[in-house]
Amino acid sequence: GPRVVAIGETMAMMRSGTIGSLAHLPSVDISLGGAESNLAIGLRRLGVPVAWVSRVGDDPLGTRVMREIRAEGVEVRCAVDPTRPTGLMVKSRPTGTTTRVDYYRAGSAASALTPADLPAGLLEQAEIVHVSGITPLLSATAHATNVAAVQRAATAGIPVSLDVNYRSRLGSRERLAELLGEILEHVDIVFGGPEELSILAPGVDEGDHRALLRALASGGRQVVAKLGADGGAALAEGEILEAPGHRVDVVDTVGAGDAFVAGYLSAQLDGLDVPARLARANACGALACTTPGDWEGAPRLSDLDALLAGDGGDPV
Ligand code: KDG
Repeated sequence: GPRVVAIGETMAMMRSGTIGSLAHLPSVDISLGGAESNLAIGLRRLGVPVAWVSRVGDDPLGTRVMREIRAEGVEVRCAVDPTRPTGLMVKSRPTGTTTRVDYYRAGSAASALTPADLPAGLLEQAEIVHVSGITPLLSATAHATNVAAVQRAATAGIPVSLDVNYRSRLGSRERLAELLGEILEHVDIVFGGPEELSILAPGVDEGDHRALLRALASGGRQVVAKLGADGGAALAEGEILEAPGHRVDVVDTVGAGDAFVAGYLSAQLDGLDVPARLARANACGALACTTPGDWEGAPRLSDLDALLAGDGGDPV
């Protein structure tokens, strides 16, 4: 069975590789993206059996979302909702250095996630249950699904992983703090950029990631800060460890954080120590930046070996 279960919305994506406004460009490519399925794909590529739980609409884009994720070897546990559409995101490049994301996800099938969408027994047999801070901002029932997943995991003694993944377009930091506050005591490992971790640690200077790690590390919780090009830092067993990032030619940073988390969790499941978890997380995050797409660039173990050995071309 799956060692990790990840829960959350995946949207169909339309994206333009050409620079310019979609007010004028003639065409887009179709893909998909969702933080939790990006993570699931990232984990699967690193050898971890994983399931993804969500909802899609009864429409071709929903079929495409499920097909693509299944094709990556992820166990898809997805309800098909005949009354709501699959969510959509539109990604464009208004200029050579900016990415624009527009959401068409209000009222989507996944925004109607309910605790009944969590398959019986699936979470209880996993080694990690993973949720994000996107789901609670989708709707009250989606939030209830996150809460139910975390409670079921906690009851079964399964560690819970949370990626804060704050999306400002879905709600305020205060609202997210309130909603995640309902699950935080059961979260065993939390990931976020400093500005995301500070949502859970109000009053702590968001420029001081070490203070943020300490503020959130109660009850033996691991706290992992994603520091982008600067790498990552983790507080585990009372100790803070930092690991630098890799220099890569950045094409698209979206999804890098999900790849980072996949690297960290897969290394933890492989029984590796915290420095090795951070090293793999950094390598995965870096490689994910070198290709367009939210998950397409997520590396396999062999890709990591090449990067870490320094023979992967430009990287390092
Ligand atoms: O983590 C990358 C995500 O931003 C993307 O794939 C889509 O889940 C997504 C979101 O809500 O923005």
